[in-house]
Amino acid sequence: MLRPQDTSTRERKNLNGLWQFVLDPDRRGRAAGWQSAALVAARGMPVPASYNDVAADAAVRDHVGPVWYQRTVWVPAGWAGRRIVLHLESATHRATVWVNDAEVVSHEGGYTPFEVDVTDHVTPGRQSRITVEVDNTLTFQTIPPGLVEETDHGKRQRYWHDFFNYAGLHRSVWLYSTDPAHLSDVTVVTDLDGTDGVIHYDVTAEAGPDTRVTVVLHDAEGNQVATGEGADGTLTVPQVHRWAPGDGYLYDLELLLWRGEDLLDSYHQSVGVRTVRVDGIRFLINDEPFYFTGFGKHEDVPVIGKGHNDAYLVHDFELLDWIGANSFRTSHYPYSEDVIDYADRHGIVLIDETAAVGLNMGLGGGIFGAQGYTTFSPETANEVTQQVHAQAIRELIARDKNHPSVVLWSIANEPESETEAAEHYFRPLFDVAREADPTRPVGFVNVMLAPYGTCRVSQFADVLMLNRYYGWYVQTGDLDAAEAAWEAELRGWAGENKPIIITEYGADTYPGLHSVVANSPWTEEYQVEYLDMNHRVFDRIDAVVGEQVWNFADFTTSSGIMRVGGNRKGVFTRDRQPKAAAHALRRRWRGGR
Ligand code: GCB
Repeated sequence: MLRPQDTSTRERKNLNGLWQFVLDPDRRGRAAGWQSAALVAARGMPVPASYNDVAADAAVRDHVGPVWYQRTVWVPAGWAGRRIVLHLESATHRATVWVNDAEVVSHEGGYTPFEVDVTDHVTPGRQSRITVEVDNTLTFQTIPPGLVEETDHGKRQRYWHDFFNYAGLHRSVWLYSTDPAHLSDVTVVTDLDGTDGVIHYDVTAEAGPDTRVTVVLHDAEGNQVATGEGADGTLTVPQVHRWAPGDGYLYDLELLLWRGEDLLDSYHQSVGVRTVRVDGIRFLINDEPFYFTGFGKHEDVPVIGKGHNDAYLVHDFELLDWIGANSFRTSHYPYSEDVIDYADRHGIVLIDETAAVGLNMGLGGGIFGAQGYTTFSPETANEVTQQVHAQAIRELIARDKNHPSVVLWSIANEPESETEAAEHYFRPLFDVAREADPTRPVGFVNVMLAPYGTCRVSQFADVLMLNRYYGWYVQTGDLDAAEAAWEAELRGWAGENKPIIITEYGADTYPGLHSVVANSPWTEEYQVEYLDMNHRVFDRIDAVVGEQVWNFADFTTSSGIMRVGGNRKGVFTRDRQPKAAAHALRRRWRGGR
């Protein structure tokens, strides 16, 4: 799938703005025919946004089940005879779409795009009604998993992950048009040969045998640097300007589809020329050792929840620059494509994660979710879940395969990994990822419940990603004991001869809470001392090639006695003000800069 784009042959219409919106807690909508009439008693709902915090109403915030979005759109008269496509960048967690009265597409998974050819369902020059049923329900057969409890007080959604189950149309919705014969996908793989850049490209098109593909490569200044004939091939760029951390240099590869001398379709693919490789304990970008600094993040802001917002996008990257971070993980789901594009352009390195979070019934001893379940069993996470998970991996890689910023796939966060069942579940999923992308390393994020010597899944990973909370969840307030225990475990992992990235370490911190006495959890001082302790340990172990603090900013969670207005491990508050730790990290990561 190609992301919608305006080019000399393509035209987009953005469908963001206010849509009509109703809750459907009793799942009456379809039987009542909501898909084929104007929604009544609807309120306005912005797209893109999570719906949960927009209304001042607990029924909206805590809703479980379908909601309906609807709007009308004028289909441009000039699109007569063209192929017309409806594209949703995401619908969390599943959706069914109608155009006028026709059901046109359904999609499972809340963070990857989907589209459908609606040429036969719309009339250029006329209005069409678009209706989307979006369902936020999580079950054992969804990614992420969850469970709906029927209580005396209504339905309650439980899940085993530590962030609020925001839902809705979080990203842009587009209507776009192409010629009936069109380009449909491209895969770009880059390499280096001395000072030459090597670009392998493979274009697919839905077009007749009487068509042909050519490509033209321009540098960032607009100079033509290479051309190619045919749907696949290799371009060589002498004296290539490499894409590198901190230097998001992008070439523009224009793909052209022709019939005779007629240009049918044109599409622009950004290309960053770089290599990624693991060599023993080193993580190499362009054959140079790379050390990750940065964060696990969330898409989470006031009012709009997980809705994409360009102001927060730019502001967050400004803060990453301010603090000296060179990377982040898209914890715990694929982020908006606008975020990935921006990372490409700004040389920020990404660990790209699926939404497989909370596949672990042992987590939090029931602090999250519900207690008393087995993670992997015929009734819980089973073969169907595994298939859904495989599809989530495929869709993530299909979407993000051409982004130079993405250097590592994370196929799950903190799943159960110490059991035989986990080994069986995950082994084929690593194969799925490697088949979809043989060029990047693959890993998953290991949890403290599967410490060194017990994990049965990390054997499949190219890189070890560890989340550890020594000094927070264990040895709370005793950083000396934490330091010793952490170093002892990490030295075990270091013997595996793989690079280790610490993908989470953090301490909840209430901004404004202070103490002159060391070892006082929740204070700003403790967060600084805690990070210092971790850094002492990392600096003593060569196999550690990265440190990503949990979390960039405070974020919203479900209710619980462990969370005070959400998770407070942010180095910035939710409204992006620095805690003392932000200044301390800036000193470590920027040095004198
Ligand atoms: C973790 C999870 C993350 C939580 C964090 C915490 O290990 O991966 O989603 O938010 O711990 O703060 O407990």
